[in-house]
This record gives sequence, structure tokens and C-alpha cells, in this order.
Amino acid sequence: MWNLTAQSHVLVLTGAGISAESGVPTFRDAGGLWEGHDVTDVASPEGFAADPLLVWSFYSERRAALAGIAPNAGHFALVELEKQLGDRFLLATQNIDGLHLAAGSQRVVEMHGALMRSRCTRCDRAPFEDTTAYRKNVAPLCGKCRAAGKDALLRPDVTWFGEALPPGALDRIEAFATNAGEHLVFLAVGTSGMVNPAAGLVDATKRLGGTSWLVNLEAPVNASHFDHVVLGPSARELPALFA
Ligand code: BJW
Repeated sequence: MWNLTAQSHVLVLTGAGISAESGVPTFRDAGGLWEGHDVTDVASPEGFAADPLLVWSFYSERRAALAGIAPNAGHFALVELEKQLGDRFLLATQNIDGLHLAAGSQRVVEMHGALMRSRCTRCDRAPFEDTTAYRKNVAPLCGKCRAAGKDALLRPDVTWFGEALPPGALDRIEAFATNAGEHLVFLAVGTSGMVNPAAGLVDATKRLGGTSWLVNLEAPVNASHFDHVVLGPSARELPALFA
């Protein structure tokens, strides 16, 4: 039974499943394919180097698809949990859709970046908000580099396979978990448990002596690593769990 004490520190990890009921497609449920391409091929630095137009087409399509998408009851249940716990709550999301922030969550670590931000592949300008869905035949260039007489591609400000997480992201999660120690309650929601370092958090929780929960539509590969497993859609199961 979900039973928090005054010492409990709750670390939530979300994946694509929590946004499924908002209408955002997950990565692997439909075979992990996008227009016949393996998504891991369009979500990698190698894929971008080989075909930046294809990769921008993938992300532009996702930017356009996000218009009119709203958070669901699962996102809002986490907002309410954070209101109860304050600094004893941290939400680490692998999603780049921004729906936790849109729902009102505040203590959020976006482990894989943000869909609506771009950055230059060459210069050190800070990542910037960019909602543009670029045309299929246009690979966007950095305006700052162009002004300096260089051509440099922009890229989505997201974390691809083989890339380090955004600066400070893992440190913030690890510091929260270490500080919580045995009082850590780890809750994973809507994630296939196939991508590290996120997938390793359940084992880190065990090492610290904490307790782990999983809310997922189906049992993922690492389901047996969790102390408690709730199978079902998160927009239904999260509000019920916290009630
Ligand atoms: C529902 C539902 C409903 C449906 N309700 N549930 C060991 C340690 C560390 C790293 C590695 C390691 N072994 C290998 C690695 C490397 C690699 C990795 O993990 N590879 C594996 C494939 C083996 N990891 C990395 O490369 C990471 N970087 C790294 O480790 O850097 C080290 C480094 C340090 C210093 C210098 C350099 C390097 C980076 C990983 C980045 C992943 N990026 C992506 C793309 C992000 C941008 C984008 O969105 O396009 O992130 S890949 C993709 O997978 C995306 C997702 O965030 C991520 C996870 O997917 P998720 O969320 O789990 O989605 P699905 O679709 O797989 O699952 C959905 C689930 O929901 C399913 O289970 C459904 O049942 C469920 N569901 N509807 C509840 N209504």
C-alpha cells in the first residue's frame, strides 16, 4: 500500500507512457518505427550526422503534433503530490514534451532535454526556445554563426543515445536519492525500463534501502526489480494510488 511518512522522499521517474493518454505516441509500443525508420536511428548523433533533414523532419513532426496537446490526470496527480511534499519531491522525466511543466510541476529534471528548444551544433550560444516545425527540405542554420560567416546546423536540444544527460541533471537526481537514503520512495511511471541511466534508478533505490513502485500499462523488462507493481493506464492509476 502507498503509505508515506513524514520522512519519505519521493523520486518520480516518468516515461512516454504518462503522456500516452494525452495523445503523445510512445517510443516502442508501435514497434518503435517512424516512417519506416527505427526511432533509435533518428534519435542518435550518428543519425543526425548521416541525414540531418530526416532527423529534423522527425522532430518537426513531433513539434507540430504537440499543438493542442494537454496534460492528463496522471500529470496532475503528480502536481498534487508535489504540493504535499515540497522539497521532499523530485520529478525526473525522460519526456521532452514539456507536459509536466505545463501541468504545474516545479521540481522537474528533464533528463532528455526539451522538444521545443534548439541549440547550435558549433557555437556556445545557450539553447533557446524554438517551436518551429521546419519544412522537410530545410535544415535550419544557426543565425549567430551565419552572422560570423560560418554555416552551422541547429539541432534539437535533446539527449540522444551515446550523449551525456544535460549538465547537472544526473547530479540533481543522485543528490536527492542519496540524501533520502532509506526514506527514498521511487516511483516509475510509463517507461519500458530499456534506456539507461533512467532504467538503473530502481536498482539504485534498492542499494539505498528505499522502496520502489511501478505504474505501467504492461509489465516492462525490469518489472521484477520493483517492490510494488501496478499495471494499468497512469491517468487512472496515479490518482487512485495517491487517493
Ligand atoms: C503506459 C501507458 C499508459 C503506454 N499508462 N503506461 C548502462 C549505463 C548507462 C548507459 C548505458 C548503459 N547501457 C547502455 C547505455 C547507453 C544508452 C542506453 O541506455 N542504451 C539502451 C538502449 C541499452 N544510454 C544512453 O546513451 C544515455 N546516455 C548515457 O548513458 O550517456 C553516458 C555518457 C556520459 C558522458 C559522456 C557521454 C555519454 C542517453 C539516452 C538518451 C535516450 N534518448 C531518447 C531520445 C530523446 C529525445 C526524443 O524524445 O526524441 O529518449 S531514446 C527514447 O527512449 C527517449 C525516451 O525518453 C527513452 C525511454 O523511452 P520510454 O519513455 O521508456 O518509452 P517507451 O515507448 O520505450 O515505453 C513506454 C512505456 O509506457 C511502455 O512500457 C508502455 O507499456 C507504457 N505505457 N501507455 C502507463 N497509458
